[in-house]
Amino acid sequence: MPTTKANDRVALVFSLFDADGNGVLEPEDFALMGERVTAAVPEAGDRAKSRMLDAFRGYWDTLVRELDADGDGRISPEEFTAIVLDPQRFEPTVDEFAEALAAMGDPNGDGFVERPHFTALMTAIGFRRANIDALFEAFGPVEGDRVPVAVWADGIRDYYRPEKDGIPGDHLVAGATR
Ligand SMILES: [Ca+2]
Ligand SMILES: [Ca+2]
Repeated sequence: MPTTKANDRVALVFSLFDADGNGVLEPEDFALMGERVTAAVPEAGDRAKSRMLDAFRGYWDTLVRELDADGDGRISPEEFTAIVLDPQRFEPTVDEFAEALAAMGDPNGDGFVERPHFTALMTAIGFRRANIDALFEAFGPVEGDRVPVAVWADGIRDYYRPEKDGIPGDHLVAGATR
């Protein structure tokens, strides 16, 4: 069974990814989210940006293929909750999404994500500032107020793991339920 925290994490992702706020996920939400996120780090290279856009499209393609139980071409909150029931089916998609997002945070390619880039990207997705700050601190920033790209990518993967509890990503959920 997924932990309560895992369910909370997934519910939060649903509410944020419903970028147009109409209560269901559709391709338009992912296009909108892709625009916002790629605009958050203007100095990121074209390759990183198109990889990010591809990752958002891939995310949607996987959701509609795996979770659209009623076949209406949209993902309801109820349909989305199944993402934590069978995580293996989503692993490659989450993996690519995690790598693409973390890479966006490292425009100079030194292997580290500096706090301003992290904050800009997470704000673009829709997380709240207090939660973003708490997560960054939980990653244990090193000299220069930055975290390794791999640490963030792993944090994103963990966020989706149903058995995980007490992880840095839980800081995103605290007080964030809408
Ligand atoms: Ca929507
Ligand atoms: Ca549906």
